[in-house]
Amino acid sequence: MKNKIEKYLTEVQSFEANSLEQLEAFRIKFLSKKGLVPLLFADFKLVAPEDRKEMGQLINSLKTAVQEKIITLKQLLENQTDKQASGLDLSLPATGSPGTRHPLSIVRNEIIDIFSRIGFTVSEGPEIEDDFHNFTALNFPPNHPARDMQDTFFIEKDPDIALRTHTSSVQVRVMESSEAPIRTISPGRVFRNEAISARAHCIFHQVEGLYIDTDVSFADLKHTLFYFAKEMFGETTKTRFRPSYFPFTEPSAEMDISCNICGGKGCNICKYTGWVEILGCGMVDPNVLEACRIDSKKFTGFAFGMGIERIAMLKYQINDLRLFFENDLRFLRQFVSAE
Ligand code: 2NL
Repeated sequence: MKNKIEKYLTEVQSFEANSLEQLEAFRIKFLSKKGLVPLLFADFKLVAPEDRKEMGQLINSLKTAVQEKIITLKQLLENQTDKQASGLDLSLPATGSPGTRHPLSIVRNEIIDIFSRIGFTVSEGPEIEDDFHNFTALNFPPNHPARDMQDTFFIEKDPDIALRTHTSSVQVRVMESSEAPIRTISPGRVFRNEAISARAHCIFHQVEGLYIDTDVSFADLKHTLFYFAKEMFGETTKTRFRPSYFPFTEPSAEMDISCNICGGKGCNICKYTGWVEILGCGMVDPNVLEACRIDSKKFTGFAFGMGIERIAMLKYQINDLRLFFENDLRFLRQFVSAE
């Protein structure tokens, strides 16, 4: 009898049902009036008194095993029927993209695309930087205001480490670790200790560009950025360069484009000047080349930097920077990208 019960137990444990009918047949086999469990209880009368305790426990455990099996399989089968009925199978892999691209990603990808068509590679680097790569190598004097706590987020207890304030730090690393010619852009997140408003945020996104070779001139800089402006804002876009100052370039300039909203006639976006500023640029200061172990007698270069938020605001006529960071679906769903 003991062997018989153990055989039934193994059968119950390994049983699986594909339908509620199969499960019902299983129930009838073990639990119906003439089922195997009642039969065992009937045979129990014949068991010797000294074995009764053990046999009783065994038959009861078989009964519980059958009952539990029925409950589990029933739940499983009913769930499957629900899924089939609603036409929904949650175990299937997702089809298509469940979301849309963020406008900043769309604009960043477009900038990368435009520059890669003329031979620029993409380089990335750490968001937490040391003083050398963020400031010193870029010709910032020791007491420059950008090195101040008010402008830069420093890591507590170590004045040498800070969140990068521009992605030029990535380009410093590229110059240190590779040989000229260099043609690269570095898109990425940057951090400045500013109060959040419609025009400023403490986290924003930049693309910086760097081109180093023998005989790189200001004419090369102007034409490269003119090409960029036309690709980004349309074939009829005009550019103009105004003298400016950055510690890391000499000479330095800011580039304006003819207002892409009014076409240069004057509107409230360009404050009736017909021009809007889109980036800063210049010839790489020889001090920067030398700090990055590049021979400034042999090589020259140009560099530029732009805020991705600013380009996106102009392109899509967005008037508040905070919209980029709030992830309001009503805002995000308005942007569609090719990929
Ligand atoms: C701006 C101005 C600029 C650069 C960035 C650069 C990088 C290296 C060397 C020299 Cl490694 N220059 N970058 C140059 C001029 C301007 O950014 O207004 N950015 C939002």
